[in-house]
Amino acid sequence: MKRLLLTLALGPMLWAQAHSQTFNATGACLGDTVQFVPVGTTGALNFYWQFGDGSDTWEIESPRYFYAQAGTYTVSMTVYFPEGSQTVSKDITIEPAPAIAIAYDGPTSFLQGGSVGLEATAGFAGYLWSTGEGTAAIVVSQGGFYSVVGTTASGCQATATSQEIRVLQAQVAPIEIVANILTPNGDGINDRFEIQDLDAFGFPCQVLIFNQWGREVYSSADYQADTPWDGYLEGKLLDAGAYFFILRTEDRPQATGTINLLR
Ligand SMILES: [Ca+2]
Repeated sequence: MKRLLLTLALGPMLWAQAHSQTFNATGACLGDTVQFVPVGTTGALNFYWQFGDGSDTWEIESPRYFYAQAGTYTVSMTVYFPEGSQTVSKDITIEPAPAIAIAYDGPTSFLQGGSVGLEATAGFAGYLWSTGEGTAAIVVSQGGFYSVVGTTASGCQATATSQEIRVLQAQVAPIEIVANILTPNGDGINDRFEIQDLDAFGFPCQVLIFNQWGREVYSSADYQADTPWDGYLEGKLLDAGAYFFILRTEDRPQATGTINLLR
């Protein structure tokens, strides 16, 4: 009789030792689901999980759970066997979602031959750029978009994409004006404002012309070599004097200069 009691008392203890239940959890970054996997629970009849965030108990073997907030949660798994039940608790930490951004050490548009430094937010354990580089900062000289993935020490990742890096066409030749004297008298000489190699300047070429008091007397969003400015405004020849012009295209620095209109 005594022996039987002893066996009954020791039974669950030995059984519990024989079943060293636990569980594994992976993927603990905010925004990820956490997969809970029981270990050492062969022969179990039922699993009850509490996730430590006040939610309902789940009756499922291997739950995949989503935490809405970062923090540390005490998760408990209760396993029922024919011989009894065991509860195992573990703390699960949900890391806050990391934020990453890209900073630039200069203009993101530059002439061919130039470059710009891209630097990702500091503090990540690892970086991987779309170029394959693994440093926090890189230098780029090609146009396009660059992205970086930052990985924290605990394995959480964040991604950022750069603004467009633009490599501007190198200036082929300085702007040459055929003549900066305009004599609109119809003799075929310097009657119109002609720009040498307008094609090389790029299209569309915006041309603005102002009088000496800053009044705009001419503007074209797409200046054409065969229809250049002739010194007229609204059908009237303008007064003699100095006029100022601005030429610009999207990809090149603007050119400015003076035109002397003679009558
Ligand atoms: Ca003339």
